[in-house]
Parts: sequence; C-alpha cells; structure tokens
Amino acid sequence: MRTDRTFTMLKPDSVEKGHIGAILEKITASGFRIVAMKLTQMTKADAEEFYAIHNERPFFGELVEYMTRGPIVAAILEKENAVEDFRTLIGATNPADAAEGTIRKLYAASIGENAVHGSDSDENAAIEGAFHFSGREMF
Ligand code: IDP
Ligand code: MG
Repeated sequence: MRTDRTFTMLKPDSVEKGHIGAILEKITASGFRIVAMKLTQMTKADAEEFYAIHNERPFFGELVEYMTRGPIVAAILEKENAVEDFRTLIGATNPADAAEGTIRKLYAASIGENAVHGSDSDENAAIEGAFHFSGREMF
C-alpha cells in the first residue's frame, strides 16, 4: 500500500525566531518521515505562483511579502493519512483558534505569520512538493 505524503514549509518567522529544531522535533515525534528537506528562499514570482489560488484575497500582497522576506525550510513528509494528520498537528490558520499543543498554537504570532504551511489535499501535496524539489531530492 502506498504511504501518503504531504508538503510543509517552516515559514520565515519560524526560521527567524530559531524554531526550526523544535518544530522538526515535533513533526518527527508525531510519526512523519522526512522524504525531502532544504533551506531555501522564494522569489516574489515563486510565492505568487505557489499562492496563486489566493491572488484575489485582500491579504495576498502581505502574504507574498512575508513568505519572501527570508529563508524557509521546505520539506516533504510521509505518514499514513499524511495530509489530514499534518493539518491536525499544525492547527487552525489563526493561532487564536488553534488547539492546545498544535504547532501554530505554540509558535505562530498571528493569522498572517502562522509559522508553518501544510498541504490541504493529496493533489496539492504532490504539486507543492514538485514545486520545490526535483525527483533526485526526494527519498
Ligand atoms: P492555511 O495555511 O491554514 O491552509 P489558507 O487559507 O490557505 O490557510 O491561507 C494561506 C496563508 O495565507 C495562511 O497560512 C496565512 O499565512 C495567510 N493568511 C490567510 N488568511 C489570512 C488573513 O486573513 N490575513 C493575513 N494572512 C492570511
Ligand atoms: Mg491553505
């Protein structure tokens, strides 16, 4: 049986605040295997493409600015039921609504600067993983 994959980014605020280690520890302790990982910085064009689905939203400019202001950790994660379980682990988009113990509850500052990304479907996980990694970088 195929094991599911999801895609994540530890966003610029997580890197700036020195939270990479703590967040990765939480992810691996929750049973996710790291399939691909790197420190990288998105260009404005990259972020506009990655978040194209939100380009009509009032916060789009702010989102692109935030996501390009410094490096991120991009990673592909593997686990049974990866997409849904990872969304549960990170918590609600707005940390004020996120459950206790979730990554966003622990590390996010606001609905905009919310520490981590998690894919919302298997289809988007594959698209987003391929956006950041070549086949040779996936294990
Ligand atoms: P998600 O990351 O929980 O899937 P989405 O609705 O897909 O949330 O939004 C993508 C990202 O856009 C969020 O993670 C957050 O960084 C940003 N964002 C979402 N809603 C707002 C908002 O109301 N104000 C500012 N930024 C927002
Ligand atoms: Mg989303």
